[in-house]
Amino acid sequence: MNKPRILLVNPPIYDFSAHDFWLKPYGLLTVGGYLRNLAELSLFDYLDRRHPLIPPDSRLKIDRFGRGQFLAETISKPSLFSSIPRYYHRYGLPRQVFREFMAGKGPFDHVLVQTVMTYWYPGVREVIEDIRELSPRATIILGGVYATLCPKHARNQGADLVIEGQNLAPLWDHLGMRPDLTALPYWDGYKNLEVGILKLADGCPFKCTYCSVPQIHPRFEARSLDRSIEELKYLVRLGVTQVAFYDDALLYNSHHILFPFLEKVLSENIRVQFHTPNALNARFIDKETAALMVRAGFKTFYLGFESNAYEWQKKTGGKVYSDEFTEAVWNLETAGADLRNITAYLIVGHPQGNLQNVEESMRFAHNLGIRVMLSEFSPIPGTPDGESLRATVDLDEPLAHNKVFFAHSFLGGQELNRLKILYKQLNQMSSLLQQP
Ligand code: B12
Ligand code: SF4
Repeated sequence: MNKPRILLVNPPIYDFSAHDFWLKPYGLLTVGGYLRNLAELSLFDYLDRRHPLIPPDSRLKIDRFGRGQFLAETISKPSLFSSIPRYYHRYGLPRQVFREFMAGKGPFDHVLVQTVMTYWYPGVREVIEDIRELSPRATIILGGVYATLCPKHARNQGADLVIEGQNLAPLWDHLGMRPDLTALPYWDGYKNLEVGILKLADGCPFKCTYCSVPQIHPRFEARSLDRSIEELKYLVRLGVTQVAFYDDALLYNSHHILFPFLEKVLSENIRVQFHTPNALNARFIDKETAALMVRAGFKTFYLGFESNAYEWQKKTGGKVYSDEFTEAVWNLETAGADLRNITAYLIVGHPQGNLQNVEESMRFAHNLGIRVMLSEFSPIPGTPDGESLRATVDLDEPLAHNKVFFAHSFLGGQELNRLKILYKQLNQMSSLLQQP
């Protein structure tokens, strides 16, 4: 009997801005891996910057750690965003390329679609529309963050099944399959691969009031060390040189999770460059941790700082305080990390922004010699901070969770621009001071 034909899709992004900050559809590839031996699999990742069909003259900028630009086209804004004086874009491979792919490879029996940011759902809707037209008999299944945080909204987009959270049982029932849960993620679906993703644990023991991780993964749970090492070796065999961690709490319980992993990386002489786009908790970067991370190949360090105001830190969950942050930076520098590759994330546009002292917080991080990056607050349904805004923000419309939209509406364009100009100036100053 022929195996069912299953297509995995990572949709294009519709947003004001998007950058390939080690973005890979890791959840989708994990599920795809479970099905590898049971189905005839194909992958279409609109955000694959190394896709063979990317026009060779597109000249997308890429840096030495594998981050870079996406193909982008300016499109008209949804009416909700009409007051925001910024261009809105569609990022990823052109729609026509997907049509050509489907003409050659389609039709499919089932299509699994990755969802990530809630406010990126227009890209998911585009994919559903195209599949309905080009492979009308395929069933369409959504999973991932948007499907988990906004299941009701996701169910209205025209898919056949929406998988919420980690429970994949409805998927196996729908497909009529018994998956192989030991199989490795479907990274072999890419023709050219430079960047890979790992996750050593799920969840986070903290409960910051602006964050939805406690809803997505209610328990902190380590993954198997042997499996993570196997995943890493497999990535290396496929040509990967840059590995980003998608952990929410990479440094929690590190003596039992990260340390054994890195010791194995060192003892087996696995050479890749590690990155932490999803913010590390600086509280846990003591001397020993910093030294081991640098030795094992960590190159970029993104630290969740958010604010240097004690009241704000305490009120939002107390994940890190300023003295702990300072010590972490010092420990990393002493271990040999390049200050130019250490970045403090600062939340901006937070509803308790009056307590947060954004400008002072930026200067505080800058004075430590590191980079600053502003991350606009996204109001997420189900989180204490998101819910506190329900009377004024339509949380049932995921476009309203857009970080640029919310920060513009909350702070005003002028203030947001002022803060953005300031952080860019501070970063430029650091670059000048740190030039070799
Ligand atoms: C990695 C990550 C990023 C990466 C990018 C990831 C990407 N691919 O796009 C980076 C660091 C760039 C990033 C940035 C931001 N992020 Co982020 N990020 C995440 C994180 C940690 C993982 C998301 C992910 O890829 N999940 C997929 C995998 C890893 O999930 P998994 O659970 O292991 O998968 C299992 C199941 O979920 C399921 N599954 C998963 N996918 C699929 C697909 C199918 C088809 C099926 C059937 C099943 C399935 O099966 C899997 C196996 O069991 C989440 C938090 C989290 N823990 O989910 C936040 C999260 C998505 N981010 C969030 C936020 C707020 C942001 C920022 C706005 C922060 C900021 N203020 O700047 C920015 C936005 C950037 C932008 N351009 O707008 C929010 C969501 C906000 C929202 N409104 O949607 C989250 C939920 C965290 C939070 N604070 O609440 N992020
Ligand atoms: S420490 Fe990070 S992942 Fe954990 S709840 Fe706070 S913001 Fe979310």
